[in-house]
Amino acid sequence: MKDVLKDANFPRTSDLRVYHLGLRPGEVANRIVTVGSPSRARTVAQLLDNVPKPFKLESERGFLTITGRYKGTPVSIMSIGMGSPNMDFFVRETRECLSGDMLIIRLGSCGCLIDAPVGTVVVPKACVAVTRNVDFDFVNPDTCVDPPYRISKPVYGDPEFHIQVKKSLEAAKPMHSECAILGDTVNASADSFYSSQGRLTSFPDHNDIVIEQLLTIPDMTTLEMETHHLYHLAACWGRRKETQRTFDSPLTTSPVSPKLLQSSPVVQTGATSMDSTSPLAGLDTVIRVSAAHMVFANRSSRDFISPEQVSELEKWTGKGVLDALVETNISSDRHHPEKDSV
Ligand code: R1P
Ligand code: URA
Repeated sequence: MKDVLKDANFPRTSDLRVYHLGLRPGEVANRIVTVGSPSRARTVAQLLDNVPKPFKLESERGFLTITGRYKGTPVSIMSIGMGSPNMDFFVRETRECLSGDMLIIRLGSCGCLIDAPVGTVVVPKACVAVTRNVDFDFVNPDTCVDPPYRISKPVYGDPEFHIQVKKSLEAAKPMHSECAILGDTVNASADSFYSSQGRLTSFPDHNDIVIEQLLTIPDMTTLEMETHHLYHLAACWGRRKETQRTFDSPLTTSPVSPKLLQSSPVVQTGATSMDSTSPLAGLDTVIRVSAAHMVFANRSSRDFISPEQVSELEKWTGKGVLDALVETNISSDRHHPEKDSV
């Protein structure tokens, strides 16, 4: 980003672009599919309506946003890379570009801890976090009483959205597919693909009992790296009152078609004063979240998915999560009944 940034607390350019995602209000929809890799984002984006033409923005930090319409409803597909710090950038900076509710689904890959084949799709109702205890002495472990890894309490996703995600995935699954779709599971999000997921590398990680400990948690099924932070931030948001805040510089022109986001109009957010003329000001907003995890690795059989399986899986799960997004109502829709008019 070459533009000058203002405000060390929440840096933005003068035309309101957020620092790491490069987006500004009006370029992102309230309904979002978030994925790890740009190739998955582009695969899912092939399902978007051709008109209006989708808007694409790749930030200098590697976040890719594709905003368009799916079956007439504005949606964004955003690739964010890996790990909870990137999930944190994504949720916080996107939130500041929007007004009203957000509906977010993560379409990610995962490792599986139960006896289910690669290609299985898992919809977690809840997540725990697995974090490496950096105060543990990994060189002289016998000197430590604290454990090398910590497992958090579970945090829950949105229960209604969970049901819709499972239903839409079932409907999108091709007739010939033998993949199972499992719901109501618990996922563990780790702060490393390796140590805190119980993998062995050349480092002295003292992680041989991580998986055993995870499997004592009822319904524990998958391991990945971001979904806990998504569920955690949504839970922390709770129900927050919408404010409309003002900036000292106006919005300039944007490459986004004015019709693309008719159901989520540009609202200037980010500073201080409440504007009672906003259709949403003063109303409660929520962030509703769910996830669909594609099993790429089975940790007991040691199988790993093939590129051909990934390609087929991403297409139909992409359709399933987009269908779930547009079939779920969010309160912002009530204030923008023109939602379906392109
Ligand atoms: C590790 O290979 C990555 O794959 C999983 C993990 O959460 C981690 O980001 O998800 P994605 O496929 O969405 O990146
Ligand atoms: N992603 C992960 O984080 N772990 C796996 O085992 C597979 C995908």
